[in-house]
Amino acid sequence: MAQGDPGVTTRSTRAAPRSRKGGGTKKATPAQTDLVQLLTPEGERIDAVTGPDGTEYRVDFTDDEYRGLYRDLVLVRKLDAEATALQRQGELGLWASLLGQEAAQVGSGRALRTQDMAFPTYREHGVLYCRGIDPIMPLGLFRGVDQGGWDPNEFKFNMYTIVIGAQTLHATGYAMGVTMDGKTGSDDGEAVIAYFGDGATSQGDVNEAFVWSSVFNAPLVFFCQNNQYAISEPLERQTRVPLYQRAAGFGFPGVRVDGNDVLATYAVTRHALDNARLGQGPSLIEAYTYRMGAHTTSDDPTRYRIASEVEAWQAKDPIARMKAFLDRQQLADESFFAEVDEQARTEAVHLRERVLAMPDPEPVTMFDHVYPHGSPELDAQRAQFTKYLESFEGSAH
Ligand SMILES: Cc1ncc(C[n+]2csc(CCOP(=O)(O)OP(=O)(O)O)c2C)c(N)n1
Ligand SMILES: [Mg+2]
Repeated sequence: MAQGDPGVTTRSTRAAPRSRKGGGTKKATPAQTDLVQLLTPEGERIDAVTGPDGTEYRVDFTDDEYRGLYRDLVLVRKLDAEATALQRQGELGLWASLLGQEAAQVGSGRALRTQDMAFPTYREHGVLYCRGIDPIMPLGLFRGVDQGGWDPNEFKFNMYTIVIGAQTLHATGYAMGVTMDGKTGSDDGEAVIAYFGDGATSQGDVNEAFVWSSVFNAPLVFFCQNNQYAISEPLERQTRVPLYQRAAGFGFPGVRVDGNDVLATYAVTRHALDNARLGQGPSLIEAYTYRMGAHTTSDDPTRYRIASEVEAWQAKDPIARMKAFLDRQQLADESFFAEVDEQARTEAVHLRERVLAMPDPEPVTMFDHVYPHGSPELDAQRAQFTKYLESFEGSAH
């Protein structure tokens, strides 16, 4: 799906829901809910839903846009699986899989407008894809042959951040800058989104970011993917209240969305971003989801969670429900699904070939991009390291 502005409406009124075409659409649920959902795990459409603060969420995509979202979900899952396989074959040092979190990432990633800036963690490969960045970029990072490679300003997608929660402070500062530059207050204003996990909510940095963004009314959406674990630590070790309710204590709205529902995630994120760009300050989205795989390829989740829990979440799979919806509404047929699978397979093969062809960098190049104009200290370190490498007899380096 092209990045842009698919006709989605999020309304603050309690307007009567419009009827939607086709069968299989549940009548609107005007009742307020703690979990915003527009697509059930069985693929049934809910026409509109009212969040805890009275905001009504609905989406109004074209048939092509619905199919585009499905394609995005399948592609990012396939590319992610290819990266995991490459790590297992020794071609990457590590990989942090997004398996299970595709809808949270594609829904929020597609909700961004071109001018919006995103600050990711290390798992947002799906958002990176939506921003139009070559999906090989994070593989270079995890292969250890470069330090990222994309231009954050060009793509409005900052570098991956491994330090848990640190990017929420970077995003807060950036968002305060957006306000100071006078770029909020209109429909084409700028908004910022910061991604982080459930575990990150226990970090001081994240709580400081909440305070600063609140008191400075920063145009920032805090997007927490609650995938139920921080490595091996379950959610109950981070909080005794639903995470989205934390926002109230900092003075801004919080909402919990079904993070396995790409439509609801889109609607909620678009609404929060638009509020931010209009100058209405920050908000927190808790995307309720599940990390279906290991924390990273270095982790063995069978040591700390039971198979039945994983099976229960399998029934809520984000791609299966979108496929069921397209099928139920007769928006796609078998040839479409086969064509998407074939595209995903081809792109994965292409990704693999390009990863294997990545040149190993000369070790000294690690000093190249530390500062834009270098520094005397760095020059001294480079010279010392060069001498060290030369001390190995017969070394080509
Ligand atoms: C400041 C800091 N402390 C600890 C770590 C080690 N660490 C890496 S990932 C992780 C868990 C993060 O969990 P969560 O925020 O839920 O994100 P998820 O990995 O589940 O997406 C920890 C503790 C780190 N990278 N940075
Ligand atoms: Mg987590």
